Amino acid sequence: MGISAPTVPTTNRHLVRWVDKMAELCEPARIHWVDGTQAEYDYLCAELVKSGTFTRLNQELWPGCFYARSAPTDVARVEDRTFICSLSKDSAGPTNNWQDPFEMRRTLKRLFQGCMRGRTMYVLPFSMGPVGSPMSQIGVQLTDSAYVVVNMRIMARIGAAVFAEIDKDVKRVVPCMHTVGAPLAPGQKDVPWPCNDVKYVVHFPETREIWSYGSGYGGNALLGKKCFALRIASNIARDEGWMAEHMLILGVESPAHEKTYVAAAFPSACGKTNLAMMIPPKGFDGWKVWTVGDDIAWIKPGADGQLHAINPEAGFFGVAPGTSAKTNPNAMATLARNTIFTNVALTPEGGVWWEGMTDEPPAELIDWRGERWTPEIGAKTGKPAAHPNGRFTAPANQCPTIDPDWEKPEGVPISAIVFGGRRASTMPLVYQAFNWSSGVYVGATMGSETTAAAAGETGKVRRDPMAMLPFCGYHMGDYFRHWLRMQRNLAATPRIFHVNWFRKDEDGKFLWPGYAENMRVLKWIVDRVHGRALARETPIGWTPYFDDINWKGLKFSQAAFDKLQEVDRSAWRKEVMGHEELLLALHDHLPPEMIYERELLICRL
Ligand code: SAT
Ligand code: MN
Repeated sequence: MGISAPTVPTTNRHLVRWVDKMAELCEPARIHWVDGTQAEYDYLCAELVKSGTFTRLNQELWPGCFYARSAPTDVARVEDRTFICSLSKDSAGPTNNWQDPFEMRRTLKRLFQGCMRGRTMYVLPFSMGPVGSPMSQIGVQLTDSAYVVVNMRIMARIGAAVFAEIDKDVKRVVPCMHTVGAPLAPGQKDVPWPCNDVKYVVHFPETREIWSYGSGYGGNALLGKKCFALRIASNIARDEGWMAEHMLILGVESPAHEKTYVAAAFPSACGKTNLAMMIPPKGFDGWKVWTVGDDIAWIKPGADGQLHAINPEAGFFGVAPGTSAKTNPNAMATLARNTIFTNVALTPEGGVWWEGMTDEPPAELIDWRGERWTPEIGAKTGKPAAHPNGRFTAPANQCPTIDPDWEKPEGVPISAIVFGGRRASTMPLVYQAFNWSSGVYVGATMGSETTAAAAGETGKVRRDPMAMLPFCGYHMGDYFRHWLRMQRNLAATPRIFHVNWFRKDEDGKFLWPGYAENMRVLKWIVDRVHGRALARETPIGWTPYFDDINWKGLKFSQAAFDKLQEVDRSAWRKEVMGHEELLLALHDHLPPEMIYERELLICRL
């Protein structure tokens, strides 16, 4: 094996030694040091077309776009195969899968032995956050998947500039090992989507390492995203006094050019991308929503004593189904070129389609499994043309509403934090927590109906604290304590809100139109932040009066609003009971504030 010295683009001896050692373990046929150039990207995409992983889309309709279908067994994050291998089980907490790190290392060593035979090992340096920002973090992913490399080029800053950053030797580098777990025997023909039925997504929080085996899909394989930017970063953030959160970041600009930044946490596939790219509806002349990020926020106290946030990512890995010119025209504009589509449907013209993109489906398609699909077949079999977790990987700088400050090294100031879930009942459209600690309680006890973003049953309410249940890399009770402590170092804390776009009536119909109309809620939030809007005190927090919402351009009755905002005390007593299971599970690490907040809430009810 070994690496021919002139091709090594780094002077960092630790890095070179590690790559050598890992190559010895994985036995790849070749090593490719990723430079991140367009030429390299084009070459890799052409190779992926040759190997059958990619289909080049019709370049007149979809310039620069490619299409991939995964194996049907590799379509979402695998939470039951995700592990936090801290030294003690106690520091991972009951919400994470834990395994003894020494045992896990033995397992991984066995699995990775020879795992890249016949394949290329890519050495992929990446920066989460703008290269050189004091808030950025650096990783190097070794992967045998070219699909991963080209997706990571969209999702993160990669290549030569990051090697240069590593060579400065000032930031710790997070090593990320990834293999699809499908070595090739000499002469063996590859499949379009190599992967393995055995899957492991493993994190070592103390040594800040990630090892992922057997999957090529999304958060299992693009290790900068959930594995690094949330699970490992949440550990770094706790130690260093900042926050790594599953939040979108947006800026609301008023007609007077006052800009207010909001960070919002929702579980996967609950409309974060739509909210982050929202276009204000009728009645909001002169208002604008700017996009900073749609999935992850790194938040740090700034010199001004306020929280500042960066989006550590450089692209959007968004859910395709449901995305349309009506629901999210900015996303449609973003993904119109230079985008990779995975597990959506292919049209006879060499374009893509998914459920919800148009009212009428095309007469004929190839579905995400590669089979012929017509609306009749769909109706008969009940099978959608696109997988519900079908995705687009699109560059953030193509978003028409990307914030001019989205790459500012020091981030943007955060004035409000919003929590939300998918809840058919109980949760009003919007309310504001009384203060920071009651807000932390609101986030900690968030619930949501499960979606297709993770493997498993969908539609069941599960507690998903701060939308971090699958992403917090340490004990959830300690995470709540960290949230509470953050306040001590701040001159001004963001106001905390809870929203629910998904409340339904007795007949199962949504009470709120959602999408662009959510701007009405955002404006109330912004007005509250600036002390301009009144609110009614309820047992759960502050809620808007009907007249505090701008209704211009939307017919919405006071009666309908009252129903949407109703705080039903008996439903809420049940809700608080529903918090108990999680709080009991975390009790030995639970900060006392959580107990007192719960008691106060019960008393008010
Ligand atoms: O597959 S990902 O984890 O990147 C998407 C998501 O669950 O938000
Ligand atoms: Mn997400």
